[in-house]
Amino acid sequence: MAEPRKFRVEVCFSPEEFDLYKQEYKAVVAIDVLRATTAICTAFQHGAEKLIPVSTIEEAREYQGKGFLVGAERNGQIVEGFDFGNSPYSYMGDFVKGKTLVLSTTNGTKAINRAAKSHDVYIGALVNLDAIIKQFIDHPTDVLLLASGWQGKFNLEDSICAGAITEALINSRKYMSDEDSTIASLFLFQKARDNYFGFLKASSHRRRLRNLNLNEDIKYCLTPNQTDVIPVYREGALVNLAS
Ligand code: 3SL
Repeated sequence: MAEPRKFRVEVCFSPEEFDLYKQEYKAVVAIDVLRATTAICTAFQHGAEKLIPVSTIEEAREYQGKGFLVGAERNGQIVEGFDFGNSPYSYMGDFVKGKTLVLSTTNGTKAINRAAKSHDVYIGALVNLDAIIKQFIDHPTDVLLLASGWQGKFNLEDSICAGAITEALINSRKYMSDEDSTIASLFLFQKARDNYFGFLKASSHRRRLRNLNLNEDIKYCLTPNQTDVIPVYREGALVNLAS
């Protein structure tokens, strides 16, 4: 008997390359381990109802003017005049419960918005790794793992997270891949899997955040499986898939 068709999982290293990949996939998992997608998962874990990702500070200010709780980060720092930035610890209070938040970040929210124009977008990070894997094993579809990178460039942490998802999907025997970017992510994950923190010691983003005294954020973001929430994009905002 012929084997059932395998679904495709591939990795795109940066939103700048998204147009080269986008046609072939139904779903996109947007990944920004340090720190946007980790912060977003954390907000939903703490009961946020919606989160509107915006690409520019101007849009963020407009929402602020309308009374929304708005986070804005550029180059790792809170943009002056906003309620919070991109630290997952800022999204842990009861104050997020039932609220619609707005967030603009250097890379992560741009990657989400870019993909949301044409695809079903899911939010992935190490903190919800197993939940994302289970979602795509239970509901297989052609999926592109979109690393947010840093200002258009490749980064290690998102690629490692994409490699972790890829390995599990391929091991489920429901998926195949054939892009070199996917193979490279897999190799990186296999090198890093026993010690993400150590492996990423020299990474540019870890250095950037460490220089801003954000070591606790880094540890949190690199600790897998702290939540099973999966934020998904629906009609202009992220919501909890389970809601
Ligand atoms: O670019 C982003 O979206 C961020 O996650 C960057 S940072 O972690 O706040 O530096």
